Amino acid sequence: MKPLRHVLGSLLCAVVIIGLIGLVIGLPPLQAAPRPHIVFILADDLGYADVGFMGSREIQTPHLDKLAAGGVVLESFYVQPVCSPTRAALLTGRYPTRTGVYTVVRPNAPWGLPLNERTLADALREAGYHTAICGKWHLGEYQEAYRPTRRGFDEQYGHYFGALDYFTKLRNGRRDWYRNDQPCADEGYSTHLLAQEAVRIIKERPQNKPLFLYVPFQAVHAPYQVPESYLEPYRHLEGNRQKYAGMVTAMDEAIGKIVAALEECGMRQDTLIVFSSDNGGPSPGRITDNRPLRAGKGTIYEGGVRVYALANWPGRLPAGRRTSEPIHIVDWYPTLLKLAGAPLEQPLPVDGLDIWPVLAEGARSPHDAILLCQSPSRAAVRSGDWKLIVNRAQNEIPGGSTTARSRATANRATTELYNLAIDISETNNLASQEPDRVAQLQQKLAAFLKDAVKPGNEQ
Ligand SMILES: [Ca+2]
Repeated sequence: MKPLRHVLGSLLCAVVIIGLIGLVIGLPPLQAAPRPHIVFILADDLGYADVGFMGSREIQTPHLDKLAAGGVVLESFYVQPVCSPTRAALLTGRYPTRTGVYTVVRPNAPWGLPLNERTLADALREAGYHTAICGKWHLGEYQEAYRPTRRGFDEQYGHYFGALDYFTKLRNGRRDWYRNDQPCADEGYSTHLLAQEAVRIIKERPQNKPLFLYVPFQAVHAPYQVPESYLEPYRHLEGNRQKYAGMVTAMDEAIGKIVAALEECGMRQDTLIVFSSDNGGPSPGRITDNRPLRAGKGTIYEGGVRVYALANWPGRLPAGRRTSEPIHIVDWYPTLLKLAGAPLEQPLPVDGLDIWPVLAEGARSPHDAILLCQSPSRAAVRSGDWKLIVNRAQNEIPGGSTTARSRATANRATTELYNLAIDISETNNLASQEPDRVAQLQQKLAAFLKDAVKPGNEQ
């Protein structure tokens, strides 16, 4: 019989050897970080400066401001210029040049997010999460296979498209409101219904699983409609600006209810909350306020694609940090999968990069360059402080877009170069003064666009 110390010595050796093998082959550490619940809230068409924590003195957003003060604010957070492409980028971690979702998926359109894409919900569900969408889908529904409950979501509630009536849920005479992808007769104001359902999902979630709750609000997209009581603080504003301000506050109140439900259920300390807009504000200066950014929704100027965002996880992310490191919404895909302990190997290439060190430690952006793409013929690249915007003539683009808008803009080939560090409003085009820098950035842009797929609506 071996002496006890020999047995203990052998056990210690075995533990050390297993640990070394784990390091070599990349096994996770024995004490992995806890897997958070994830609540991802997306506003629709919200202006850059229309929340308190980004400087609005006109519009009150106390619940968002509190989340921002207790978390990390992302001041150079990029999305796509319109609704569907931003959602596709979030749910796949891939740019439109790979998914073909460059533009909005309209009702009855025979396309959507390609079925070979592995959505964030697919990946989190496979990793053991309970997954729910509560809000706007906007990635196709003409066949059942394109609808949310077939794209990784255990539960669905809300609408498929944009621009429906906030009260009747009608869009061009067709009702657009569903529960688990079946027509739903619920009545009420959209923002209130989505908040109520998000709270129900939090309270009734399976107790043995972490939760992924995706809340893409209908708010604050047109039509501008809000219950009368929300207009009261904004009597000094006029017309749709006044209604829009009330809608922002109604959405902020809804977010407050979601946070309160997390606290009530004892989940708050274990929940990562992310918030951003899906694109810049439309009609800037009239309805929304994107200052100091140039232009708005539908463009690849900063006012169209740069939105504020925040990430809040008490005890895990520092309170009060602001970062201006360039980040793109595709980055959440690998970042959230890593936090969820999900396998990072993907069947398709992912453009997003892990941004957790940027949020948690104040690290630099992991990107050498970020693609900002309206179509294969109108695209920009952000690299460091610099941004190059290229509008190429249609016949120069292999497989280029032929939409009416791109045809119109393609008539005029243009190159613009801005130094965002000193010119965030993109007023001083330096392209003719910096030919070497233009050439360098053109190469980066060409690499992004080299294998760009055709828009899904043209395939
Ligand atoms: Ca939008």
